[in-house]
Amino acid sequence: MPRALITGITGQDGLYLGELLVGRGYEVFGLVRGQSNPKVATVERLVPGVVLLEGDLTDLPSLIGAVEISQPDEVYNLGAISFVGLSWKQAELTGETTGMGVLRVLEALRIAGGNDLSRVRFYQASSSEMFGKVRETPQRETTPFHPRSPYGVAKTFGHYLTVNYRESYGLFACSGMLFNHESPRRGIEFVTRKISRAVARISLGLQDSVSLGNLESRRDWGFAGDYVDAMWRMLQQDTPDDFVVATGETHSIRELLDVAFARVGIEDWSGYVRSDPRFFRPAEVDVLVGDASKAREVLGWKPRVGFHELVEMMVDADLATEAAAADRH
Ligand code: NDP
Ligand code: GDR
Repeated sequence: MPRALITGITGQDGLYLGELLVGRGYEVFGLVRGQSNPKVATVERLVPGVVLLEGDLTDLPSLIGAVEISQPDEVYNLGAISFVGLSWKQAELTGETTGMGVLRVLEALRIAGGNDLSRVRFYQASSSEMFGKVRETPQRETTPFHPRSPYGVAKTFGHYLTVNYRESYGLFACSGMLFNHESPRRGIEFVTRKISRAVARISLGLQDSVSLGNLESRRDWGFAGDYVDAMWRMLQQDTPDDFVVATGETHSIRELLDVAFARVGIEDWSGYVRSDPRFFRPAEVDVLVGDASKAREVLGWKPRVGFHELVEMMVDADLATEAAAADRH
């Protein structure tokens, strides 16, 4: 039975990846931080048989302990402060977790393995935020980086470190440069879920409006369930490499609002959306769109869920959740 260790198993991607790996016959170990982490029950429900280990990306000894216990064949480093907006407010913590956390996981593998890195395969959750103020469109593996947030800078550090451990120690290390991916499990601070939830609540009469920032930025949005499959495929190759994972389509926040409100029968949403300066960013990433040809050709990967279907899936899920919660009260 192959063994996989996932950091960030309580997050959106960790849950989908955990499910996928259990379905493919893996023994799954998940790193969980903090005391009485409220997400443990969800992980145990969705990832049957998962073994949860206490640890934190800011604490090297706990990472060494997790590697020693799990003896992983594959390590997926998904843990991070992942909300770009928060990364300006807690820049140091973001650097420590999203950036230095990668270093600590890699060092834990080296220390626990007695310098033998030949057995383990490592996946780093890199991000399209590294492209930031984009130098070319669409963005691909060779596009230069210009991150626009402390988060993007920390991810760029983690990316280069992953490449460096591959080159320095021969570690089978892959960096997945993933564009935005969403699902009903997305955190409510991210714009897709913030909108799907607000639209559901507005249509049920539970909320009057939603306050947003920049409606003009454009993103390449895919479905998280599709993207974790690309992570797994990277670690099954003969040689380690870096891959862009994206749909190749870009849409604005306005288009997202169009599709989400249309799902509940509202064509003109202007009366329901407020502009709030708190949600504008000090430096914005205006437009992202990825070229995933390499992932398609080498990994045989392609996205299955399109933009409309994704947004509608999220609105429908929030309608069901919000209606059930309203019934209980
Ligand atoms: P989430 O925000 O849903 O999950 C983040 C995870 O990191 C959570 O499990 C969280 O634990 C954990 N975490 C945070 N701080 C620490 C810490 N100090 N020690 C250990 N674990 C910690 O992110 P996603 O699932 O959406 O993303 C997964 C990864 O992929 C992240 O690294 C993200 O930056 C990256 N990424 C995501 C993309 C996306 O569109 N979703 C695109 C490109 C990259 P807890 O639940 O306890 O808070
Ligand atoms: P992003 O996702 O920053 O791309 O990072 P997010 O959904 O937070 O923002 C997308 C775009 O929407 C604009 N926006 C708002 N965003 C939020 N969160 N809230 C608002 O009210 C709002 N109004 C407008 C933003 O300005 C931005 O342009 C996500 C994360 O998952 C990262 O971890 C990951 O690396 C990247 O995707 C790829």
